[in-house]
Amino acid sequence: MTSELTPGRIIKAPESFLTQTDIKTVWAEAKQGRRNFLRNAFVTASAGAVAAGSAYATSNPVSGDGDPNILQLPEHSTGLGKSVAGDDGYGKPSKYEANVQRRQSPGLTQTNQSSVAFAPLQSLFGIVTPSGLHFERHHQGWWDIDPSKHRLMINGLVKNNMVFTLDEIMRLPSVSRFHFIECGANTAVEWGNVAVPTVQYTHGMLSCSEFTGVPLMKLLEMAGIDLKNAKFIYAEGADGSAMSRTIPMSLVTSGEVLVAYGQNGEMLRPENGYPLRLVVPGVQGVSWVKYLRRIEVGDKPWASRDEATDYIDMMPDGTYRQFTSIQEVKSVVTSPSGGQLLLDQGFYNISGLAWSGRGPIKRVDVSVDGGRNWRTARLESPVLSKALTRFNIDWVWNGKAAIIQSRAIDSTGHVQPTYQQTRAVRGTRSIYHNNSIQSWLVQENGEVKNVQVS
Ligand SMILES: Nc1nc2c(c(=O)[nH]1)N[C@H]1C(S)=C(S)[C@@H](COP(=O)(O)O)O[C@H]1N2
Ligand SMILES: [Mo]
Repeated sequence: MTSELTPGRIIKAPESFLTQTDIKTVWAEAKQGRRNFLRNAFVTASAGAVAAGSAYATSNPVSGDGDPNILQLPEHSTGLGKSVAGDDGYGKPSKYEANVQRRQSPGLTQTNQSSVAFAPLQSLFGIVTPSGLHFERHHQGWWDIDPSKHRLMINGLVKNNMVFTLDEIMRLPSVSRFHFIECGANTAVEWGNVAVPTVQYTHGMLSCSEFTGVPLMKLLEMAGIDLKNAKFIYAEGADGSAMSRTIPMSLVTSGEVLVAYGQNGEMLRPENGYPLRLVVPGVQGVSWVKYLRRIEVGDKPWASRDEATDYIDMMPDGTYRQFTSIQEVKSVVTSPSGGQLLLDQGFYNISGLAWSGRGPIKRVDVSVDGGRNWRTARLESPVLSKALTRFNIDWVWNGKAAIIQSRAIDSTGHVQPTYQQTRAVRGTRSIYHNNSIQSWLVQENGEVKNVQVS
């Protein structure tokens, strides 16, 4: 087992994981970023329940008195702005947002054979991950492949083997759908104990995009698929990892599996599989084969390397579970979250993400006392099947230590488990499919820390 994360890398305490210098860097990052400060711009009128108009009314409507930011006209109010921002043809975020970045975890060894960059979930709104911040996971590095030379072959249990160019695929009727992709190893380092400080590292192998492409079933029909005998497909990538996965036909015949070329309104980014990737809604990221070059139709699972020795789950008795592909119901509070600072008591918007590989999210509950009491959060629209769902809930922080948790329930009735429940079934030596409830401790000094509550 040397796949996503080398086992044995489960670290017992944050202190042994991060050196003192690392801790300073994490805090420096937190202090630089405006959004990592949860500056309380609003002061509570009184403690207690959050009533509209009271709890988050501004403290002093005339507090602008003497404020140089109001009294002295800035250059942007008096001078001439720049011409269009598109002078290099492609817009970029504000320079003040430079700390919103993909990051490589300080705890993982990065090589060109195995690399990960985590999405900054703590800085994102809504459900769409900007393409430039989508997480990255490569088993043999990434490529920017010439689309005019890329081919997709379809073979196996079909009447005619077929080879498609990108142009031929893009002529076909297309669909666009929002879906999350989560690496099966997301939250892997937390199996044994708390290991990493921020939500970027605990949950950042997660992203959600609008994907555009052709249902794979369309291409298989064109090739004359032998539906009587076809039970599985095998998807293979064109990079050196020859990433290959078995996918049950039932997911394909439902029309959900896409051969995608579009992501958030433009072509896929090279690091996300340009020019073609498989989209397998609800299934772990590894099956979303990038640089897709071949689909074979067969009547039994292939048990390729990436499903025989990797992506299997070690159980407490030392045996392994295989073909556990569905990403089960999960959620996480992204703000406030580990590494952030609450500067004042008073009102905060608790915000987070929920998702399930089995369908839409039905409900999310939030606790601020480590799971003793729960309140139901607001689900923001859209609430889509197998996509991220944003939730929000009001909270007035009284300055005392608090433990913030979220618990999601999906449309099939599956409930996100506690660490205690997960470990009772799965033990602590697994790598994949950790969907346990995440806890963030808000300390009295306002620092937010990753903790585990049993
Ligand atoms: N061809 C190819 N496809 C691949 C991989 C890869 O290394 N090569 N990595 C897989 C894994 S493990 C994951 S989690 C997702 C990551 O997709 P992303 O890099 O677009 O986030 O792609 C999957 N598809
Ligand atoms: Mo993955």
